[in-house]
Amino acid sequence: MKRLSSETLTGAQRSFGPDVPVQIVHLGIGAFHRAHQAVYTQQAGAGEWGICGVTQRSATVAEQLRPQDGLYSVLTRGADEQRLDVVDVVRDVVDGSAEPERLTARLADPEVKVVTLTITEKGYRLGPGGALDRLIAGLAARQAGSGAPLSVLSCDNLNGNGEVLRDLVLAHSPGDLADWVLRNVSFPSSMVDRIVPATTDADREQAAAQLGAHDAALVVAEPFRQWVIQDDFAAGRPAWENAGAEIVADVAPYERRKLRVLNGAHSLLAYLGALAGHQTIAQAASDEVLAQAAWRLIEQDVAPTLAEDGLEVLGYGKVVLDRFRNPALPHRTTQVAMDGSLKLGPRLLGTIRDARASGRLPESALLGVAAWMAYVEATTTDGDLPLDDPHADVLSSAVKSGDVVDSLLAVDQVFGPDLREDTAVRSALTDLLPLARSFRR
Ligand code: CS2
Repeated sequence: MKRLSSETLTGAQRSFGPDVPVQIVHLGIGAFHRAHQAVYTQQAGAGEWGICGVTQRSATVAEQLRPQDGLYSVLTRGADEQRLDVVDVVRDVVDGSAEPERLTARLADPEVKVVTLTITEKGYRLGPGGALDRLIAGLAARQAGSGAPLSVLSCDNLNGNGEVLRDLVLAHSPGDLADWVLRNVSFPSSMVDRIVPATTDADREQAAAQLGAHDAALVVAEPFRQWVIQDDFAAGRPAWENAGAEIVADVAPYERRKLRVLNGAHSLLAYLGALAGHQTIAQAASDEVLAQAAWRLIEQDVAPTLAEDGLEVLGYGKVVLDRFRNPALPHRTTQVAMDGSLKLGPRLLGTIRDARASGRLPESALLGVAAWMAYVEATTTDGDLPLDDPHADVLSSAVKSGDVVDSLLAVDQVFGPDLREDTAVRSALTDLLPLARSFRR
């Protein structure tokens, strides 16, 4: 069977002509970007905003997209609806490791007005050759060249992602570059949401039957999607609101709600679910005991911490748990379980800290942390659970070194002294760990 490409596409599948200019550079063109920001850009419509997608760690995405002229399709799977759409806004693909000069040139190009990022929690740890390093090199080239203003839009699951990114860029830029960045580059925050599990061969076969061509870059996603973007652009942007994005003055309440309700419950279900032998989030969220734990987290622990934000929480939480139960989307518990050391903070520890400041002991959020501890422990004794985490070495030696609660609470990369020294938190975790362990099948 032929590969999906400009030749195999029919006119009806094509949205834009061949001459869409690249005005967006996206760092981290994985499945999430392809099912989220790229779809919004496609549906925003004008055909003026082509994307240059940059791969960070793996060359595979470049190998998938290049022979297809950047084309790929999105298979949307709801409990009782399915659709397949071709996306044709990706107009160039750069392998960030193999072609650093091409990336720098794109970032310096005055035609480029927006840089978006999905580099995951891990990407915000600066290191030589990492995404942020390359972004800074590109900004330096831009300053030295046209000096044209630019917006750098983080689309990662972090609180205040725009500010976090700006502070990192400024802290690692020489003085004159930092001054230029302050005057010419904006860093809007944004909240992104769509569940996008890893694509499987079976998904690719299903799409091929519908497309009449093989799409190596296929992505699979749920019908729901949301994008809330801070209105702070230095050089224009696509009319993403035409595709349903919400442009607001302050993203923080939306980010907090999404991270604490959706991602917090996701992580809780992932750790307890994986321990209980559930392969997918849909199975875990359909297990009555686990579903109740997730609901208690949302209702009793998270909602009170969000009261002052003025956004609706419980109805939102119900929709989230329904989305998790979507049986057509086999999202693996071990996929959500990865990188826990970086995910715990924004997803569960913020809830715990706010609750403690109001004198409450948030038992379900603490159960989430205990579940992560039991999961980390189980990965060291059982070969069938993976510990996919940038701090895997520190975590494994911690759980092997003695008392699991004490030794994991001592890991600075995850917990601060405030939680470590809170005796009520420590003893609650000590009580909850055996409960979390009892889920193990
Ligand atoms: C998930 C998220 O993998 C994970 O940790 O919690 O990727 C989640 O699916 C998205 O944030 C949904 O928007």
